[in-house]
Amino acid sequence: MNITDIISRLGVDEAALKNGELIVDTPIDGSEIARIAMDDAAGVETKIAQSQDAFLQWRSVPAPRRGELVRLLGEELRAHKEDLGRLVTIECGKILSEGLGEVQEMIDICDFAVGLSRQLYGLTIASERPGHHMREAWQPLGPVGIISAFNFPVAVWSWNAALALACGNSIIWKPSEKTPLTALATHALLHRAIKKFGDAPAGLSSLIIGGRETGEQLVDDRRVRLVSATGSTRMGREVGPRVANRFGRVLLELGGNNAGIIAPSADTELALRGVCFSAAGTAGQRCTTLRRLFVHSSIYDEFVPRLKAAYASLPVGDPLETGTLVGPLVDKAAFDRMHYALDRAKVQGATITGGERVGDSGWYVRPSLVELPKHDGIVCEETFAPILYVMKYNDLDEAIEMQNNVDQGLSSCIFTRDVLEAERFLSATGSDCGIANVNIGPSGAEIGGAFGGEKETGGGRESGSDAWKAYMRRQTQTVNYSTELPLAQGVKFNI
Ligand code: UN1
Repeated sequence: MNITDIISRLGVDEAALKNGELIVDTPIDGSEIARIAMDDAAGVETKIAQSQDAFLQWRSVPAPRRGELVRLLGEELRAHKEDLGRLVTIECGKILSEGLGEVQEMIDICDFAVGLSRQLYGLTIASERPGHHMREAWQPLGPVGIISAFNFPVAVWSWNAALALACGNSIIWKPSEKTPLTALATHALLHRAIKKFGDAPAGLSSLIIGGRETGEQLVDDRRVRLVSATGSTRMGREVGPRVANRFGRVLLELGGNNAGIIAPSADTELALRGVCFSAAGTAGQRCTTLRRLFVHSSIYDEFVPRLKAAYASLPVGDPLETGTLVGPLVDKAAFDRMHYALDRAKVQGATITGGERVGDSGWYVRPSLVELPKHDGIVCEETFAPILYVMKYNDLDEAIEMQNNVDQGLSSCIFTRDVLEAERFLSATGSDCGIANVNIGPSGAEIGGAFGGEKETGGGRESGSDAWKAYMRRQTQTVNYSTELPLAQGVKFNI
């Protein structure tokens, strides 16, 4: 864990890790790794003002040239994947393969955004008036505020940053207080790219380190035209109305309570692997983590014991070590929340395996399987920990109904080899989530699709497909190239 070497290779001055007020611990053993300076209100104001100035210049740089900056960022990330991935592991505790995967996700979205920078397509529209052209064009929006969570400390920023920059916006990033170090490092890489780019405006991208008030300042500032926030539903419930109150735009990525259905025809070996990765991987700390499992009663007694055995053998430990599959929870509060949920499940009549603390430094737990007679109570809440609630079902309609019967609507999956069941799950009467998968778990999405979910998940879409449209303003344009002035709808107004 030589952080000093890693961060200096990533371009962060060692002094930036000392003498600040924000104490950063590694979940690996709970030890302190940095003290980072926080921005005060005046500092945040300056950065927002600079961001606004930068936007006014950046919006008229041709989009493919803006894409060049994103390409350069992708190159920095490629060159520093190993270091940044390791730092992600050190700061948030996910296993190294996932730390590296997170950086790969950043590289992927950069590639996507470079292509996008030549494809910000609008429309031509047939006008009802003679001698008129109608178009729909997409224009840069303004400074974009990005609030990110600890569990994907850099990839989620990159989804927003790569698209926002290609779309002609400036960006201001408020990372989680738990993961400011990876943010400093990522920002340093972006600044290297900006330097290579040559003539990007100062203040095009800024980083603000702080707590709740810093976030509120960003959220409440009218100059910040889009606030893209990832985190809990509780956070989104505050951010949404505040931004709406000033008629700003929000993009919310909030909680998930993702389910999986194991149908009678499922390839159970494949399902077992899919369930283990999506429920226990990242120690249950993905918004896409599998949290509820509905197993058909005809295969329950065969499948669940195998799942228990697989769970018991999952290697829990130091996320930097090869072979570890389950790293630590982020902190003690996460452990306490996990045990609160397990206690509630017990009261509901659950049979629980796992959940116990492993070791005594850091907050490592054995992932827990919780068999429940009914879909009820604690099952309907998101607990950001490796708890998988397992329930029986008898027919697919019942399983789909239970899967949809929670407040969140992020991701979902079915394991089946029956095409009728698969298509039913993907139909209008199937999963109500933003993401629906067949024969893979609900987590680990690629960047090419739009990422996000319905209901209390917040409704936002980030990353691929046409998610870029959230970062631009739509303009309907009508041009009269005749010498007459015909009015729409046949209205006459002769003066
Ligand atoms: C998150 O947990 O906030 O689909 C994002 C996934 C990842 C992103 C997760 N690509 O699990």
